[in-house]
Amino acid sequence: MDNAELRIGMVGYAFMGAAHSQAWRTVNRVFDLPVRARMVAVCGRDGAKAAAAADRLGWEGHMTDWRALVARDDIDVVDVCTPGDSHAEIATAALAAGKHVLCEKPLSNTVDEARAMTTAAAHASSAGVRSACGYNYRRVPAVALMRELIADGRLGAIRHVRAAYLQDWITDPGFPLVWRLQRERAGSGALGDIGSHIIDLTQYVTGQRITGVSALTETFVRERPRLDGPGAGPVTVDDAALFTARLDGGAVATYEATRFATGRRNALRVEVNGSLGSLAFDLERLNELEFHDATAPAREGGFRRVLVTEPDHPYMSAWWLPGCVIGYEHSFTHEVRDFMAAVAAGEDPTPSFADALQVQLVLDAVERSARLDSSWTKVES
Ligand code: SOE
Repeated sequence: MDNAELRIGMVGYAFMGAAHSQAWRTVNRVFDLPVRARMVAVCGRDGAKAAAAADRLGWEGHMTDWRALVARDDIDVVDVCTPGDSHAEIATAALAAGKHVLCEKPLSNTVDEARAMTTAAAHASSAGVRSACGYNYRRVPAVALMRELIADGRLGAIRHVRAAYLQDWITDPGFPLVWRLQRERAGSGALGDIGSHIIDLTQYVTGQRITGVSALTETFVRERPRLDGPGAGPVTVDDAALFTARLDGGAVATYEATRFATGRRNALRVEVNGSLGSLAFDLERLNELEFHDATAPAREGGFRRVLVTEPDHPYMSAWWLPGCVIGYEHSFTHEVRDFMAAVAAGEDPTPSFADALQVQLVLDAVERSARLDSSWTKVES
């Protein structure tokens, strides 16, 4: 690594690739960091599309073979933005080649792959090679503030966690059989894609881990038009996943992840109730946090809105004047900021592959419970 540069190679350039590119492009223009991100190459199987993506997203070059990308001497970081079925292979090869790795969520399609990735990450870390998983919502300032307030004891003992991540992009039965609806490509459906976000987010803000679950899953539309030919093919993942859970600090929780909540386009909401008060976050109002202080006189009680745009709120001093709001894309800029700062400091960034493996173990417990008619299922350690 050149002292002042982190040379990035990204694999995949669809939605997440575009979000990550925006972050790499922006991070040094906003944050004061000891290293600069240099967007060396983007990689995708189709040469013409990869070239167009490089041009559109701001990469110096493009490639079609991720193995060649990983082998390059002029790459320090491999950013994995592909579907889940290739995360393990690319990330472990990159770590073995001495590249720092940022891998999109969920970490992998299976627990076995996540374990292998975590072992590889631990070996790499002892050689100074860093890795992290891209649970970007941790980096929304209001979410980071929620964690700080809970860690400061402002909610007292945490009793309830209530989390929902609702989308509606496949409610039309004519929507085609994209990779996200195929188990061998995506691992699971709404559960792994968006349920993983609320599992990670709630564990992050409360500092507690899920120990057991009772779950059900449903696939409402079981066949969809094929993308690559005539006729229909089977949907092999869940459309919706719901579960109750216990956390190791004594809290009880409910989780809901679905792609069938008509009218809810990308609605993530989390509420935490403690003995001294409550906090609620809603992604559709991501510059705000709702706070109820149960220690205040009852006649002054109720939820009040905290506008999270002050310079002493997480990440916000780098942006605009107080009251000038930010959005979805900023969570990725904050993610790469934290990743780069940790790499530059010679520290392991978070969430680590080990943290992401724990999310994977919760996903696995949810699927096992659902298969057993919602019977209580412990999360493996
Ligand atoms: C799913 O539609 C999706 O793109 C997720 O994969 C992302 O993680 C989430 O940020 C937005 O929705």
